[in-house]
Amino acid sequence: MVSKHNRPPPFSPLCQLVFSFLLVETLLHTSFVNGGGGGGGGFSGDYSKLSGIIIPGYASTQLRAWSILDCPYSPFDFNPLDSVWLDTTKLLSAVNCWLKCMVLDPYNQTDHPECKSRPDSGLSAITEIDPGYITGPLSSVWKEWVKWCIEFGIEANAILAAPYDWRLSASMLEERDLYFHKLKLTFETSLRLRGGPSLVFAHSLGNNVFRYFLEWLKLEIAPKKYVQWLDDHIHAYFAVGAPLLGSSGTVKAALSGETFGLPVAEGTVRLLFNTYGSAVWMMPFSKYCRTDNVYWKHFFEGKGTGNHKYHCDDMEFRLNYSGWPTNIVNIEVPSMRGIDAYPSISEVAQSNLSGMECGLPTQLSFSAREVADGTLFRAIKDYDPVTEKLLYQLQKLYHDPVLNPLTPWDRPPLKNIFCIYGIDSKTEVGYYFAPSGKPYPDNWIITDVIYENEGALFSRQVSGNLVSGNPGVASGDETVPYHSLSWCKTWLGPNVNITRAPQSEHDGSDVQVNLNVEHRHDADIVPNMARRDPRVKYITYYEDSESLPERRTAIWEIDRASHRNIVRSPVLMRELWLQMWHDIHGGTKSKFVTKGNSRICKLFKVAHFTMNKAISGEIVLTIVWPFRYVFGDVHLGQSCRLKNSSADLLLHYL
Ligand SMILES: *[C@@H]1O[C@H](CO)[C@@H](O)[C@H](O)[C@H]1NC(C)=O
Ligand SMILES: *[C@@H]1O[C@H](CO)[C@@H](O)[C@H](O)[C@H]1NC(C)=O
Ligand SMILES: *[C@@H]1O[C@H](CO)[C@@H](O)[C@H](O)[C@H]1NC(C)=O
Ligand SMILES: *[C@@H]1O[C@H](CO)[C@@H](O)[C@H](O)[C@H]1NC(C)=O
Ligand SMILES: CC(=O)N[C@H]1CO[C@H](CO)[C@@H](O)[C@@H]1O
Repeated sequence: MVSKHNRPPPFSPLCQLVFSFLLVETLLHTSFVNGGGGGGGGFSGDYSKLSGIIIPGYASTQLRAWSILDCPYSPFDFNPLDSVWLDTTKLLSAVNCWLKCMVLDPYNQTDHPECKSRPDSGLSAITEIDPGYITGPLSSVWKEWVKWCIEFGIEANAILAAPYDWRLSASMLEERDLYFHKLKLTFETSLRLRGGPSLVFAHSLGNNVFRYFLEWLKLEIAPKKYVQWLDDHIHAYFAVGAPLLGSSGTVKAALSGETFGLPVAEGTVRLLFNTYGSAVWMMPFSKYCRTDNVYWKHFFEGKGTGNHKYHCDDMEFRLNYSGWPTNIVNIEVPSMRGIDAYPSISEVAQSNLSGMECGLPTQLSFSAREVADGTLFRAIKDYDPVTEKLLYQLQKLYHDPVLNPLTPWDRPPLKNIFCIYGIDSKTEVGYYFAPSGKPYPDNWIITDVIYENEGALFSRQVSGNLVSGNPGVASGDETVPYHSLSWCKTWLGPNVNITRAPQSEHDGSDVQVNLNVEHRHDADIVPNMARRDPRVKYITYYEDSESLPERRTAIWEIDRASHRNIVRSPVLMRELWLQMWHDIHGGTKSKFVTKGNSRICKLFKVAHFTMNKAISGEIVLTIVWPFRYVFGDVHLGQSCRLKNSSADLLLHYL
C-alpha cells in the first residue's frame, strides 16, 4: 500500500479521470506513429511528445506579496511571498492592508507604494488559490484537472501552466513581465524538451490572452514563418468558455462591483476592479465594428499613427442592440446636464426630453457598441468619478499597437480548434442602474437585471415577465452570454456536420446527425433538432474538416455546463480524451469522433473502478493496459479483464 494515496478521492465524477488516461497513454506509449496522416488536421507524429499548456482565466492565478507591509490594527502583516490572492484570513482581518497589496494605479498600472504583488509561477499558481473555508466559485478550477495528471504519474514537464497577473492589460503584461515573450519560450521549450507541439487549454479570459499572444507573435516572427511556427508549436487549441465578444457582467463589475462570493463589500471590489487595466478587456462590444488592421499599418505605412479608425458596418445601425439580445446598460441620470455634448446618445434620450424638462430623472440606454466605444462612460462622467479612469483604459485598448481586443476575432490559422462552452443556463445580459444617493464607490444601485434563458428574455424585477428584444436560440453559461460564446461558430465553413447526443451513457438511439448543413457566415447556425427528452442534457457538436485544407474546426455546446465549473466537468474530460484518442489511432476514416455509440461510458465506469483501486495504492499498471492492448503492445499475456471489452468499445468510435 502506498499510504500517501490511501484514500478514495473526495468526489470523483465518473469520467473525470479519463483525460489522465490519455496522458498516461501518450507517455508510456513511446513509439506509436499515426499511420493515418492525411488531412483534416491529423497529427502524424509521436503522441508521447505532446505537452499541454494551460492558460487560466480571470482571477485564477495566485498573486504573492513582494513587499513587507506592517498592518497596524491586525495580527497579520504581509511578508514577501505571502499569498495575497487569495488569503481570506488576511482579507477579513486586515482589509486595508490587503487592498494596498491588490490595488494598482489606474493610469500607469504601477503598484501601491507600500505593497506590490506578483503572480506565482508554475502549476501551483493555478491550483492553489483555494481560499480555505470559502468554497464554490472561487476555488481553483484547475486543481482537479492537474491533480489527476499528477496522481497518474504524468511527467512533470508534460503539463505546463502559463499563469499571469490578471489585473493587467495585455500590453502591460508584456511591458512589465514580458509575459508573451515567456509564453513563446514556453512553446519553444516544450518542443525542444519533448519533441512535439503543444495542446493549448485556455479558459475564460485566458482565451483573450491567447488571442493577444497570437497577434503579438505576428510582430515577432517574419510573416512567412508565422504559420509555420504555429504548425510546429501548436497542435490544437481548446477554447473553453471564451468571452469572444466580451461579457455584460463586466459592466456590472465596473459600475457596482462583483464580489465572486468574497466576504467584502461590492463597493470595495468595485474600487479595486476599476484600477485594473484588465477591467475593460472583457467589455461587451459589437461584432459589426472593427479597427483598422494595425499589423498591416505597421508594415505598410511605417510608424503607427496612434489614431486607428474604428468602423462599423451598416448592420450596426440597421439592427438595434448591436446584435446583442438587448441593450447592455440602462441608466438613470439626475438631469440632462452635459448630454448635448454627446450627440451619439441613443434615441431614448432624445425622445424623452419632455421628462427632463419637469426635472424628472432621464433614462439612457446603451448598446454594446456604446459601452465599448466609451459613449456610456462619457455620458455619466458628471455623476461618476471613476469613468475617467475607465475611459483612459479604453483609450489605451483602442490604440494598442498589437491588437484592439474590443473587435471580433476571426478564426486563427491553427490546425485544430475546439471551441467549447456551456449553454442554456440563465445568464445576465442587461442591467438597469439608478443613482443610490451614496458616494463613490456605492453610487449606483442595480434596479433591474435582464436575463436570457433558453431563447427568451426575462426581467428580474417583474419575476418571470418576458421582455422584448432579440434573444438568441440558446442562453449562455451563467456568466457569459450565448451571443459572445457562440461567436466562434463563425469560424466554421459553409458546410457543417451537426450531431446532438446525450451527455450521459446512452445506447445510440437518441443521437441526431445532420450532415453538410449549410452555414451562412453572418447568421447563427442552428440545428434542426429537438432535445427529445427534456430531462436529458445533450452535447451539440458542430464540425468542419473541409473548408480549410489540413485544418479542423469544432464547436461543442454542452447543455447547462457553467462557466466556472466547465473545466471540472467529467463530460468535457471524457470528450477531450475520446477526441485525442481518436486522433492518435491510425487509419481512422472520420476526422472527428463518431458519436453514434456511446457505450464508451461503460468503459469509463469500469476504468473508474480500477482507478479507485489505483488511488488506494494497489496497482497502477493495469490501468494503462487496455489501451496498450489496442496498440498491439507486448503485454497481451497479462491478466486484465478489461482488455477485450474496452478495446472493442473504443473501436466503435473509429
Ligand atoms: C504612476 O502614477 C503614480 C501616481 O499617479 C506616480 O506617483 C508614479 O510615479 C507613476 N509611475 C510611473 C512609472 O510613471
Ligand atoms: C429591434 O429589432 C427587432 C428586429 O430586428 C425588432 O423586432 C424590435 O422591435 C426592435 N426593438 C426595438 C426596441 O426597436
Ligand atoms: C461531414 O461528414 C462526412 C461523413 O463523415 C464527411 O465526409 C464530410 O467531410 C464532413 N463534412 C465536413 C464539413 O466536415
Ligand atoms: C477476447 O478476444 C479474443 C480475440 O479477439 C476472442 O477470441 C475472445 O472470445 C474474446 N473474449 C471475450 C470474453 O470477449
Ligand atoms: C418615448 C419614451 O421613451 N418615453 C418615455 C420617457 O420616460 C418616461 C419615464 O421616464 C417613460 O414612461 C416614457 O415611456
